[in-house]
Amino acid sequence: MMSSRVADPWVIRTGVLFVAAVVVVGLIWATDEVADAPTVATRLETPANLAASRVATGLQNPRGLAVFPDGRLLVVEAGNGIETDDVSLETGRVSIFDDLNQDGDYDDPGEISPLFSQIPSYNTLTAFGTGNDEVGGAGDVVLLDDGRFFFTRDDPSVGYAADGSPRGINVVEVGADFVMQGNLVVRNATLNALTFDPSAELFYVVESGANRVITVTMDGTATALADFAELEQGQQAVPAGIALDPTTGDILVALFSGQLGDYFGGLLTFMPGSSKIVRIDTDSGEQQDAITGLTTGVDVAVDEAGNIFVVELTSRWPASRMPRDFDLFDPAAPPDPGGYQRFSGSVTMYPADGSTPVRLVDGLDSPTNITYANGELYVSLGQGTPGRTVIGPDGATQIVGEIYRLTDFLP
Ligand SMILES: [Ca+2]
Ligand SMILES: [Ca+2]
Ligand SMILES: [Ca+2]
Repeated sequence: MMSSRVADPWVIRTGVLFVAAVVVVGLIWATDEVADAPTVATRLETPANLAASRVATGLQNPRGLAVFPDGRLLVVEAGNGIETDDVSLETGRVSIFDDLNQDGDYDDPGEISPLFSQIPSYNTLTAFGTGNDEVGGAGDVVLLDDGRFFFTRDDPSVGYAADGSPRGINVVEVGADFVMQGNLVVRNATLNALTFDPSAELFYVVESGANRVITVTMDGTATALADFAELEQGQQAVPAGIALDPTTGDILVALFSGQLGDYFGGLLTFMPGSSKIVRIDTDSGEQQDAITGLTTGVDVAVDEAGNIFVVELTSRWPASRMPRDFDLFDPAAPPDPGGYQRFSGSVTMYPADGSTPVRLVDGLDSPTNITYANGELYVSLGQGTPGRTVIGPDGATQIVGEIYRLTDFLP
């Protein structure tokens, strides 16, 4: 029975970051190495039969998504990024999306029911001076066959529990009855994404604040599985998304490029071409490059056949960094892109047979998450301060969180 309830209180807070854990963890100075040419060419035409439709809008930083057996969606929103001490003003939430009128989308009255709301949210620009309009908070979610689900939370406010352990960065367990069970695991580095291997009864969680993948058992025991070395020009390799390859049992991790600390005397938010997808053998922890030459690989999904789907936040050169004192909520503020070019995100399919990659969609506004389920892909987009003015393909527009569904993408 679905209940509407407020999540347990976030009394004590601590922190690190979101995708742009990228940024804060520290600057790495560039080396003299020259980047290898991207090894993956992308065919830009989309499949003729592809259908891409917007199924939800008006959201605030939608992130992880899972699909219930009955077709309803479970959606995590990080919120609007306003940091506040008043929990009633917090905007992160986890909701059930139910297409009550069966018109194929979730934008009709009563179709979104929050299960947990008032989850803390923050912006890395104001919290850490990252130079980017990036919202963190509740992040990814996995749904188990028995109906339980688990989602990540990230709260940067400084604070520690009485026993000295950091609070606010954790994986939360929710029962099949939608009652919150508490934290499965508490960590001190941002957890950006997670996946679950039912055969091993093991979670694989990316610690983007530590450039690491950990395993977490059902009883909450965490163990490091793999650490990521610096990318080719010395940037931090920040794990941003993760998926289980059901054909091999491997996990795939999207590595987002951290900052280049010495780019002609300045700072570059990321280096296009450095981002990649790595494949990890879960027995040995051994890594190998699966897809290289990406601009900003931020999440990855795999279908039953082993086809890999990669979402890139943007496929363009980084925008200039945002001033730290930029007022993100001032309607008169200039339409700054916020560190990443807007409306330039993409989804690309890398066929399991090794044939030419296929660009499924392009021009998405700052997508962050992708989920594969039942022959469909769901893409969450609209990263940044909801309602803030930016320049779109048709002129000034506002940042809005949306979810797209892609179908019929296979040849
Ligand atoms: Ca509907
Ligand atoms: Ca509708
Ligand atoms: Ca995902």
